[in-house]
Amino acid sequence: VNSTLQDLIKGQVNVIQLRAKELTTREFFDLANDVREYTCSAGCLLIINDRVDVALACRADGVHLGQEDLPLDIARKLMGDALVGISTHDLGQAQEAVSRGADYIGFGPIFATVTKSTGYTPRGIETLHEIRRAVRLPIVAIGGITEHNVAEVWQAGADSAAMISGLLGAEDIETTAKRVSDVYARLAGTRVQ
Ligand code: TZP
Ligand code: MG
Repeated sequence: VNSTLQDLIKGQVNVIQLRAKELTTREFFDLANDVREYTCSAGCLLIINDRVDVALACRADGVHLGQEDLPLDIARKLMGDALVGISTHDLGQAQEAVSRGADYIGFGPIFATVTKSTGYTPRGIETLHEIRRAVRLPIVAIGGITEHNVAEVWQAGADSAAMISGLLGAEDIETTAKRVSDVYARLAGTRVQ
């Protein structure tokens, strides 16, 4: 586990989603176990991307599914009380996530991103707001979010903002994460519903 994780934790990031598209299952498991020690002692949640088996094996706090991963209701049964979240890209997917028992939804891409070719055009702040009005589950906004636009995302009703390049690409990860956490602390609870 590298200093990036420690910087994120010091910057008061409170959920880490571990993504490892290129690792073997064993490598992913080993990494997840290492990360788990840090997140546990920091009181930070650990969500494993895509893989229910790895999430269970490392006793993560939850799993994050895509639309092409295991069906949500099956993952829910396997994960028991642990968190099950799913990426959604439109209202239909968001409503289906609710009916199938998700604990939270990811929604995006909100803005243009080069980190992942999602196949979706940017959904925008207004669509995020529509999803907010339609769905009571916690919403994690994702896609092109940086410290400069994260306030907009929270004001539109997201409960949480997921940032990859906005944090990992920052010159000073800890300080950037801390600034984002401070924006969150200032805005949480002032959002429109
Ligand atoms: N899902 C939708 S957009 C995205 C994922 C995984 C990438 C987000 O990366 P960034 O760098 O925060 O735009
Ligand atoms: Mg996925």
